Amino acid sequence: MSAVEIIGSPVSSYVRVVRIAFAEKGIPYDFRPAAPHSADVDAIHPMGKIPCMRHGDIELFESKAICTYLDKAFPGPKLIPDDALGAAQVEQWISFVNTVTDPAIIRQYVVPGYIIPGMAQKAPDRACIEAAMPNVDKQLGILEKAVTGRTWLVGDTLTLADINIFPILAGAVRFPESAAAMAKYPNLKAYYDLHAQRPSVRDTAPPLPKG
Ligand SMILES: N[C@@H](CCC(=O)N[C@@H](CS)C(=O)NCC(=O)O)C(=O)O
Repeated sequence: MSAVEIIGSPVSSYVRVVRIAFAEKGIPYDFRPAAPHSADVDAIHPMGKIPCMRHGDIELFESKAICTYLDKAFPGPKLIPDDALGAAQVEQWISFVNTVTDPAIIRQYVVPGYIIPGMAQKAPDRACIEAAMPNVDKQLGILEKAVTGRTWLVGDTLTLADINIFPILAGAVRFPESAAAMAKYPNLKAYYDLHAQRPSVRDTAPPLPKG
């Protein structure tokens, strides 16, 4: 069968999740940079979102579905545990992070506060940032509790649960208010600092804006 193609932008946190997962499994892929709602993406995702995947005749959208296919179709370390409780706990964290943590930190703080104004060469949106910070802080506090006394969110090895929070924490440490909030949570900061050194995480860091 032909190589797997991952379609999406290198700056997307969800695309980064998939790319980290492929790297951790040791499965090579062709990366096809594409923006949301571009023709390549619209051909696969009904809402034009990224990431998308193509593998021969197989097309998939949604990061969790792509990662599940990866984990079940290819050899390499299991990213979703085989046991019922471990698999459920991984699912629990992915669902929570995608529906609660990502909206709070990425969609309501990083993107409208910094990324969109930056693309228009405008100053950060202070009103948006101030409104978002209480929830950013709350989410970081929840993750602090989840990783206290643990190296991994679930069980005693890397899983898709950890992979789903790495890009969000990378977004949090990049901007001053959320970086200051992270500094209040020593276990979360230590967890992030440790895992940020993984080649899969380092090698998928989004390009920084010019200037
Ligand atoms: N639930 C989707 C979310 C994907 C998503 O929201 N991707 C963003 C980029 S990080 C996107 O395509 N945004 C464009 C839009 O919402 O129209 C997944 O897990 O793949």
